[in-house]
Order: sequence, then C-alpha cells, then structure tokens
Amino acid sequence: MKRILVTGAFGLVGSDLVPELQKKFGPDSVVALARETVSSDFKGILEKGDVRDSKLMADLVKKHDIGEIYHLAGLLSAGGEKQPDLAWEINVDGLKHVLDLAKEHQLKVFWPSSIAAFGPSTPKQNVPQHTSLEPTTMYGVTKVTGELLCQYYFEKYGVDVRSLRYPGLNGYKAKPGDGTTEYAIHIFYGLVKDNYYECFLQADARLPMMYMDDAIKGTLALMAAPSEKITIRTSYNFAAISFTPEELYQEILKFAPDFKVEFKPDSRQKIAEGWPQTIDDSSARNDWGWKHEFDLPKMTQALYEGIKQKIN
Ligand code: AKB
Repeated sequence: MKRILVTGAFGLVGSDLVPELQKKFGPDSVVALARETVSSDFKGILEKGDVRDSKLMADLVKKHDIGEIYHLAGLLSAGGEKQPDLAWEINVDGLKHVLDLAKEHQLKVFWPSSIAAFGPSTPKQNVPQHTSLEPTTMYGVTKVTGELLCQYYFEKYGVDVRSLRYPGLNGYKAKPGDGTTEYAIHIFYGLVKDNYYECFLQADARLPMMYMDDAIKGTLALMAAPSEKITIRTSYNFAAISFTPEELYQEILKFAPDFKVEFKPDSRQKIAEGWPQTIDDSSARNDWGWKHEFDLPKMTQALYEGIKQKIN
C-alpha cells in the first residue's frame, strides 16, 4: 500500500489525525512532516522540512512512495495578520506544490479551508454552501484562493482533492495556534493553571465550533467517500455547534464555580466579527453522511479532562 504524507503533522489537527491514520492504516503507512515542533512521544516515520520547498516535497513523495497527502500546514487568522507574506507563501504556494505533485503522481489530497473564507458580506446565520466569499484577513484570502485552486486542479487535471471549511476546532493534544477561535482552548489552560482567563473576544462573539474528535471523524469520512458522492470540489461547509465565550464560560462554571473570566477584546474581535455565526452544512450531510456527536457540554468535559491530564 502506498503511504500517506501529513504536513503540519504536529499542529492542532495533525496531532489528532496522525495517530488515527496510524491506527487505521498501520504505523508504517504514515509519514509525518514537521517544520519545527515534534511531540516528544511521537512514534512513527518522521521527516523535517518546509512545505514551501517544492524539491523537498517532490523528494518525499518519491522516497516514501506517497499516494495520499493530508496537507495541514498553514498559518491561521491572527498569525496571518502579523505576517501576511508568509501566510501567502505557506498557505497558497505550499498548496500549489502539493497540487502539482498530485497532478504528476495521481495523489489524493485533503486540504482544509476554514470559516475564514467567509467575510462581512456573507450572511451571519445558516450560511449556504454557495455564498459571498469576501474575507478581510490574509488567512481568509489564502483560503478562498486555495478553494478555487483545488476546484481548478480537479476540473482541469482530474486531481482528487477534497476539502472542508473547518469551523473553530477544539482539541487538547497540541498547543493551540495563533487563531481567533482558539480562545475556546486557551480558556481551559487558564482554568487549570490559574483559575483565571482573560478572553481576547467579547462575551457575545458567537462562532461556529467543533470538537476535534468530530473533525477527525468527518475528515476521514470525506476522504473515504466514493468519488461520485463528492459534489463540492471547492470546500464543503462543515458544522457542529455554535457558542459564545460567555456560553462556554457558563458551561465551565457548572463544575468550576470559582473560575473567573474577564473579557478584554483585542484585534481578534474584529476578525471574529467578519465571520458568520452558524453554517448550513447540508451538502456534507447529504453527500457523504456527515454527522457530529459532540455538543457544548460534552466538548467542555472532554477538553477539561484532556488539558488537566496534559498539564498535570
Ligand atoms: C482561526 O481562528 O484562525 C482558525 C480558523 C477558524 O480557521 N481556528
């Protein structure tokens, strides 16, 4: 069997996806590519390098006889605003290298888009699959560009590339990245370490969110679906729950009544205001049977237990 390459293997999604892929296909079938961070307990095939290096990427595909790539490496919304040129290079040039390799070697590709592809002109509620995509962050611009590139490579070259517009994903295996929805992970570090958290979004900043186990399940289901079921080749709307920082805080207070949160919004609040609050993901549900399991209370418990165990 050909191997699977995962870029951004130790990021928020990669840290959960790589073990699942290893479990499903065997540890020898997965190659983890990291730029810098590698978790100390990692067991498996490891490569170090940068997705901007097209020669390195081509060499890896040949060396490991790669048949599939989960291309997760990327800068997030807040990080992208600090370094817009770097965001473009990693998020767009990196994806283009992967798609070119996919065209040459008939690789199957997963690439994540994001709710950041939406913007202020997108409806706030129940965003339909086909809608206005006018983001105001560089991260969002790279996601819209990436979606169109994916569709182009599918239409023109038959590349089997599949994508999901990830909402805010909440997991505990990796440290949260420099994003906007990531407050929903940081808050648990505040809880466990200091019993205090200063939130960088307003109390009422409602955003689409999902627990990581659901995201991994959905990602694997999309990749396993027969090609004829995939009707969207830009990126599927993908949703589970939506909540505000205040609602998450109230959920935590149920088991940690002394926990204190103060709301001191910074520049990330403006990013959040440009994104929708709820998403219509009926195409994903109808085409390949997407269904989420984790609601807010279940996600809160899982994150609390996971982060508590990690810190202690
Ligand atoms: C971010 O907030 O930048 C990311 C995302 C929604 O893609 N978590």
